[in-house]
Parts: sequence; C-alpha cells; structure tokens
Amino acid sequence: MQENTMASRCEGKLCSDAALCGADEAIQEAGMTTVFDRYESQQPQCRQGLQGSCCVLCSNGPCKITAKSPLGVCGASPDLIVARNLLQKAAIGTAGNTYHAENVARTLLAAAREETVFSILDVERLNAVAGSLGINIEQPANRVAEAVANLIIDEINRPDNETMMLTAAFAPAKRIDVWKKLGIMPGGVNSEIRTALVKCMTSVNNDPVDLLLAAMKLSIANSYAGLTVINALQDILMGTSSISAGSVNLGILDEDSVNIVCHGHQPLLASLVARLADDEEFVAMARQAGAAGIKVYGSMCEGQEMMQRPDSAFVGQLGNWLHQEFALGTGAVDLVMMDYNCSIPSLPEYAARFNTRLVTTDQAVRMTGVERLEHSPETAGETARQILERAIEAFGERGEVNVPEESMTTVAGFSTESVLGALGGDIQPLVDAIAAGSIRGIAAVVGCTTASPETRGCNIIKLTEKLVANDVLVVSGGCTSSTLQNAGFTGPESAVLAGEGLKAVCDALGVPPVLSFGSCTDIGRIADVTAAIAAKLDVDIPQLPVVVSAPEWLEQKAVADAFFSVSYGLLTHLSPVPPVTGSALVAGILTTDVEGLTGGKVLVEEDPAAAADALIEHVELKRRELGLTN
Ligand code: XCC
Repeated sequence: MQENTMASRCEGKLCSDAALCGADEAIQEAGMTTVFDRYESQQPQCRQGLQGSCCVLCSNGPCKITAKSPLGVCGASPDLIVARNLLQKAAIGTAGNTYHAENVARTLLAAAREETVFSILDVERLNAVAGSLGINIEQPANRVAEAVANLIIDEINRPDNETMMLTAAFAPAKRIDVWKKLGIMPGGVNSEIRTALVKCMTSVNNDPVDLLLAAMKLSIANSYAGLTVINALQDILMGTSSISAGSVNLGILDEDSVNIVCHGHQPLLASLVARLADDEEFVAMARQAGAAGIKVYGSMCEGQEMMQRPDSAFVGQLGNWLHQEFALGTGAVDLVMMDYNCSIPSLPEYAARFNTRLVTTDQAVRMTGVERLEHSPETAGETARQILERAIEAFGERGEVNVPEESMTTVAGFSTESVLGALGGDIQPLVDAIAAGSIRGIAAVVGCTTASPETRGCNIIKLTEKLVANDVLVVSGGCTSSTLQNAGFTGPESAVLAGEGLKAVCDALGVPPVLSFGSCTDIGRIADVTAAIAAKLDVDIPQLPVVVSAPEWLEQKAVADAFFSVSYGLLTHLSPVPPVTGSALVAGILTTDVEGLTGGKVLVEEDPAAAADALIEHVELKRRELGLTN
C-alpha cells in the first residue's frame, strides 16, 4: 500500500494543535489539572470495567468476573453482564439524540404557529421532508411545518408495540427487509428506550442475544427518530448547509472583542446569538465596554453545525472535546453558553480562574454555581439577549490573555444536498469516480476524541492520512471533523495529502480529500449519501466499498451509532477496544456472527495504521465483489 510521503502531522502534546502552549502554561501555573493529567491519575484503570464484565446494578455487587468468581452473586454470566452494560449505553445514547430531535420538533411547531423568533428558512427542504412523511405540501408552509412537527412528536411518543413509521419513511427499502426479518424494526422510540431499560434491570432478562438485538433495534430508532429528524428540522429552521470557507483552532480568538463560545449540540439558540451579535444595539454596548465588537465561536458539534451555515458574527470553530479547558485557559473567552452533552464538569473551576461567564441553556444541563438561562422556543429571543448582555459584562472582568497563534482555513458545509449540488445535481459523477477506481471507496471517520497519550486526535489523523493516501475518500462527523480541520485535512490546499486518483478528483471538483459533514448528528447525513449511492447502483448497503471508523469513540451516543452502523451493514472500526472482551460470546457476535445477519460487523484495532490497512482491504474486497476489477 502507498504510504503518505509527508511527515506525520501527529506531533506535540495535543497532536492536532501544536500551539496550545500559552494556554497550557497558564493552566499549569494556576496549579490546575487538565483531562490529560486526570487521565494519567486514573491509571491503572479497572480491568473488569475495561472488559465490560463489572456489574453495579444491585446491592449484592459490585460483582467483577474473574477466574475465581466466574458468575455474579445472582448467577449472572459475563455474557449477560457485558451485553446488559452495552444495552444501557445504547439506550442512553438513543435518549440523547431523540431528546435533541424532539426539542427541534417542538421549535418547528412553535415556528409554524409563529410563537417564536425562529421561522421556516428552507421551504424546499420542508416540502421534501413532508413528502417523505406523506404530508400534503399543497398548503401554506406554516401548515406543512405544523403537520411535520406534530407527526414527528407523535412518532417519537408512539407505543413500542406499534412500528414507528419514521424508519420506513427514511431508510432504504433493502435494509428494511433485513430488519423486518430480524424483528428489529423499532416502535416509538421513547417507549423502546423504556423497554430496553426494563430489560437491563436486575433479574429481568438473562438472554445476551436478545439484549444485543434490543440494542440494534434502538440504534435504528436512534438514527431515524434522532439523527435524521435533527438534520432535517435544523435545516428547515437554520437553512440547509452549503459549501463555504471557515476558520478553525484556538488562534482565531480575537483578544479585542467580546468572545462568546457556543458549546454543545443544539445549535438553534446559538444561531440566534450569532445573528443578534451584529445588532447595532449590542455592538454599541460592546464598544462602550471597551471592546472592538462581538464575536461568536463554535465548540465541538454545536460549532460544526454553525460552520455549516455561518451567520455574520460567527468566526469559526475552536476545537474538539479535548480543547474545552484550553479554550478557557486562553483567558480570552468571555462567555460559554452550554446546551446538552459534552460540557465537562471541570469547566466551572476554569471559568472562575480565567474570568469566563458560564450559562446553561438546556433543562438537562446543570452545573453547581452556574447560572441557568432556561431556553424555550417561545422565550429564545429574550434568552439570546441575556446571553449577549452577560458576555459584554464579562469582557470588563478579563485577566491575562494567552491566545495561541495556530489557526487554519477549512472548507465546510458538506451534506447530501450540497454534495449533490457540487456534482451538478446527481450522485452519478461520484459513482463513476468509484467505478473508475480513482476513488477506491468511502470511509466515514466519525465520533469523538479521547484523552490517552496514544490518542488525543492522533489515531484519527494517522488513520485518515493512510486512507486518503490510498485514494479512499473520507467523510467526517463529530469531533473527528474538528481534529481533521485543525490538522489541515479539510483546507483548500489539502488535496496534496491524497493519492493520485483521489487528488485528481479533488482538484477537478475543488474539494478537499476529507469532506466535513459537521457534527456527530450529521452522521445521519453520511448514511443518506451512502443510501443514495446504493440506490444508484441498485445494490444493498453491505455491497458498497464503504466503511466506518470511530478511531476515538468516547460516549454513549457513539455506542448507539456504532450499533446502527453494524445494523446498516457496514464494517465498523472501533478504537479504543469496546468493553466487550469480558464475553467471548458478545465479542464473537459483534466481530463475526452479526455479519451473516446484517452484512456489517465490528473491527477492533487500536493501531491506526493496521486499522487503515484492514479498512482498505475491505474496500478492495467489496470492489472485487461488485466486479470492479480496475
Ligand atoms: Fe461529544 Fe459531539 Fe463525541 Fe465530540 S463527537 S465528544 S459526543 S462533541 Ni459528537
């Protein structure tokens, strides 16, 4: 296989970001710990926990499975404990995405009824979604939107003994046939989550295979009642993403401006703040406080969503999960608005030391001592104003500022719609490039970043370097997007990183070899593009030269997404090793047997180069099976 001739970009403490030094030094001088320090302090980590064979469900435990004690006190086998622990994670992840989806649906409902400052920005997308759901589009847009929102809310809350129609509306027909045969077409997702959690109770279900099938069923609901709904409705309310240039990394922080960071996953309120920040009233207030103006930045998946459709005061994306403490450590962040998911518990301590105001804007997010600004669609305008006022106030409390120099230009805004637009309205040119062999296949490199010294973005970078050098087009979503943006894989000049065939396609289309689809919820869009290619070729998903990798998966949504990827029929690389090694049965099902059922399976490999080799090998196997012999 071709090796990339460029020196690895994976150097330094936080490899995708060589220039954190100023912020890092300030954190050390303050005697504070970072995620990296605390990771070190946690070593060695609990062996049974790593293997997934520790049960803490009842007061007879914790039970850990060892050679001396091969069963829990109740008689639970390691197979049961591992499968049950996995199902709990998948249930939490599914709850997260569908919670987000229902929040957006309720905002769409309020917009349709003109009870909020949000409005319908993309009628074409609204009509496309309504058409898929069988809703009459020959009526005013507000009525269409009301019908779409009500139907989705009803579907999410349907009982689980009734099949949820969202799956049939959005999933490829060939996959639906497979899922029906396996009995894993989900009912209403809230009800499915409840049933799954009941299965996880002490002494309710001792069938590990049933528990794994329940996780697959949940993951399908996670995808079609969660990710697909989020993407569709956010497009309707914020505008569908279009390909655009953006700036990334901590170096984009402007020392002279009031700086607001939007952190989390639900971008609607943040988009409002970015729009209001340009308002003369607030600019005048900022100037009076001694600032040049107001700037709004993204962090993690919320920022990725904003970068997909930049508003005028939006500057760019600061970084991934690992950056949040360092962003505050610069001393240049005046306010962080946090909605749900991925705001780490150490942030209040950092805020106190570096003079940052924190506010939470979601009912699920609570931090001791942090102000809550309850956000509802009806009061969003007022909440956005309060956020701007607090940020301007906080600017006057600034201490020492240490902004690193590093910044990058990136190309963002890839989605099913914008990719089709770039290809002239038809997926055929992409299919042709795959058939001709200039693009060997597609790898979705998605998910989070982890804190161990061997990872910290390095796994993502090393794996991607090898994939693109071997002409595999990479699409990213989640914190992998930020990591690859900061490392220069998504910029206008990055086609040089690709192998000859992929480089030629990138040069011809003016796109990078890594297409950032945005946040982790945009993983649903990647599934849609895959479905469009399969439909064009009239094949099922597992027949495509398409693979998935989560080289630094972190949390529960990633578990739900990984179960979906396997159910969708794709080879799914996971690193670090998921907590399944405590059960030969569960590990065997996920890495081998499930392929006979769905066409997908898990590939576990912690070495990124070896993982890339295995993924490339799989892509080549699928090419041969499709008769693509070039
Ligand atoms: Fe959180 Fe989405 Fe994971 Fe990043 S990728 S660590 S979930 S921010 Ni979503």
